[in-house]
Amino acid sequence: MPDSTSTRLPLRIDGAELRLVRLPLVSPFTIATGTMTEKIFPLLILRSGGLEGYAEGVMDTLPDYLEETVAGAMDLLATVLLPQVLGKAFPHPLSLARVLAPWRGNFMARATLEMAFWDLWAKALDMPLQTVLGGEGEAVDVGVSLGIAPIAATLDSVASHVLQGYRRIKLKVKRGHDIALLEAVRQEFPDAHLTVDANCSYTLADTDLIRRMDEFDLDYIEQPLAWDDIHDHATLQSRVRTPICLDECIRTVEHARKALQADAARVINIKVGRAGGHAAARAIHDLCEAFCVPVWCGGMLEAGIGRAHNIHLSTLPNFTKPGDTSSASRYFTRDIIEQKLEARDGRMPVPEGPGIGVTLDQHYLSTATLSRQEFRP
Ligand code: OSB
Ligand code: MG
Repeated sequence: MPDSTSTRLPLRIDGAELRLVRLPLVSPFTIATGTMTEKIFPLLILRSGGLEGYAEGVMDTLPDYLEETVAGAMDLLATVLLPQVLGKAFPHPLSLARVLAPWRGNFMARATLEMAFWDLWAKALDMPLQTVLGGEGEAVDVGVSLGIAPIAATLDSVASHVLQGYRRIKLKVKRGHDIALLEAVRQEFPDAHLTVDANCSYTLADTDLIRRMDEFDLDYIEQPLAWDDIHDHATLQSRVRTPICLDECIRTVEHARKALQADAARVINIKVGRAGGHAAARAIHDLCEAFCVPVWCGGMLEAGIGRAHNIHLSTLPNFTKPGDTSSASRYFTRDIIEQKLEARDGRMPVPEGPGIGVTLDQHYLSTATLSRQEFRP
């Protein structure tokens, strides 16, 4: 690495590398929309001088969480987004985000580029990403997200994660796998900090069933209704006592504003990789704070690069609920970074050093790489 003090702003993007990476999951992860057995994601490397900035895309191969796909994002990055910024110099990540602003949708693809630039920019300033974002603290509170499994297996999993110190247990539910699960878990863990995530499994016709969840003292019910339906969530919130938390519905700060004004969400799950990047994630965070609505940092089974971005973002002050930034070893036997991102006693340490504070394990990354493209201005 060259002496970072020689780096000058604005920061010129001298080159980029876009990889498609595949990592096997330790065990299958099932949510209402399907089962994941491996994690396939775009990894973007931006270069400036001798510095590199990194980000992962959080889209899935199929459009089953949101409408973006890995193939679509790879193509958009390669043919539209990267050519727009290569060889150009930006004084701040916001100026890069402005170049991308005219495009419709594709917030995950845009986030990949924007997040890599934030990492690069923070490294050019020789500051941790958390500091340039306005966050602070050495560690963040974390919870776990437990995939759909038979009830007995879930009870074992809750026990083991409570024992490990995780500060919130999120149970994935779907229609037909909900009330009996909650009865069993609540009976065995009367004091656990519990939430559920339905990943859009219900409709307003299920209101009576969802209202029964009020009995289980859940901190919130995450994304019960359709991925693009803020309006129906407002109706549901007026009919249930448990706070509704929106995930899929919040892809922009405008979605957050509408949800907050309509009382469709009393908690918001912020995923930086879903919402267009750190600037938008921070704007959603600030808006929620103004509405006295707490936020927490969601996850998309990220490998080390995406996980590190999430941890840095989680140090902003309104991230008052435990995030889904649990230990990487829950998902991967080996990660693509050299550092281990492991929680201890329900706290995840913030990686230290400039930018996201983690470095690529080049050898393992090369074995996990499915394709690799280089870009020059
Ligand atoms: O809805 O939060 C979600 C994983 C994949 C897709 C959607 C979601 C999730 C998780 C896992 O809940 C969170 C994590 O541990 O990364
Ligand atoms: Mg969710």
